[in-house]
Amino acid sequence: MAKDGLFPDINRRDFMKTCVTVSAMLGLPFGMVSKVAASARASDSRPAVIWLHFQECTGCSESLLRSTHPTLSNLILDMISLDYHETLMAGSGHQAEQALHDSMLANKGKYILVVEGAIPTKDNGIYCKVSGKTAMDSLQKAAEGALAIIAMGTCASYGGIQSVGPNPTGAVGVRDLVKDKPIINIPGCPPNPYNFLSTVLYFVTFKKLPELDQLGRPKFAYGRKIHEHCERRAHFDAGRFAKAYGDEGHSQGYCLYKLGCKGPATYANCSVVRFNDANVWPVSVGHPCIGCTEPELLFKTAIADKVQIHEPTPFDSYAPVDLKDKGKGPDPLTTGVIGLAAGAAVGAGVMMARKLPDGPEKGADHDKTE
Ligand code: FSX
Ligand code: SF4
Ligand code: F3S
Repeated sequence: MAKDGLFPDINRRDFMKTCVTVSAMLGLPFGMVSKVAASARASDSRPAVIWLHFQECTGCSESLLRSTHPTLSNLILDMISLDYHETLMAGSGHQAEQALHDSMLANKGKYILVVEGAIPTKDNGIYCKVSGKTAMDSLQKAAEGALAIIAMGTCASYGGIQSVGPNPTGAVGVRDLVKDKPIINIPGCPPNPYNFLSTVLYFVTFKKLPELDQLGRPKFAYGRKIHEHCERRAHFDAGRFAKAYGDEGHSQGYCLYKLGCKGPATYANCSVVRFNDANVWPVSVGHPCIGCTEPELLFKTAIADKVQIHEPTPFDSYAPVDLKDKGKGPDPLTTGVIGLAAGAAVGAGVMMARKLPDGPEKGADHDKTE
């Protein structure tokens, strides 16, 4: 049991394992693990959370709860005081509304508002109503007393699938409507629960919000492209690509770039943190990344379309592949990219053998397709 019985379903080993993982994700030195664990245990640091649902599929909550990581969902739900969550709470109707009202009053200025789903704005927001109130009204009211807002998922962050043209309901993300509160975007469709947990743990440990990038995402989770850590990266560098689902390259685990993988333009930690205990992520099971953390990629660029690569992406964890054994030359595109990256193309066996410096500003290659 974790100390003081706050997490009755979590044994100490699992609890510490999660704290170590979160600390590593946050880039904290190992010595900080005990501080993170102590903050998670301290009952007085449990922030009140009000969780609203708007236009979405509830996949964000599902990924948190239906994961094969019961300790993770338990930890999250025990670490915060979840006062209102439309799909989890036992109460309904007036009882639920009362709980929302009471929590907003009792925790005014102190609660964290989590929003899941986009907010429709067309025709005064009539396309999404809960308990007779539009999502626009509910959001504004709940945002007023919030300390900070976490936009959970790409829908709440940027509008997601609802906002794709012609966007019939005028769907937008939280940041388009709320301008006077700190907003942390945790995009992904669905997002990785660890990114939510780490954000909350950072907050309870340091009493401040993590550093964010220009799209409002915590840098600790969205600071690098997934392409930098992908296990298929050595095949990309060697010019070995799957060209059709089920072909020889696909079955050999080659790079999925030519099937439309958006990894070279997508900032997220999926290739490192992966999902659930099954240790998988889309690319590991043979599906190209669709850029679900990127507002200009998800559902706005066809799955099969290739992202244009304007600058090299450094990798830092996978060894280069020597092509000589295979008797195949590298793909011209890859040779060009790697040649540019390394500053020297050394013929058909070119490979990236060292880390490369960071390229230009993020976002430069987000929405262009080949
Ligand atoms: Fe959106 Fe979340 Fe995608 Fe679904 O609720 S980010 S559609 S996984 O569930 O909001
Ligand atoms: Fe991995 Fe996609 Fe990059 Fe290929 S293009 S290395 S599959 S992230
Ligand atoms: Fe999303 Fe791509 Fe990760 S589709 S889950 S960002 S691999």
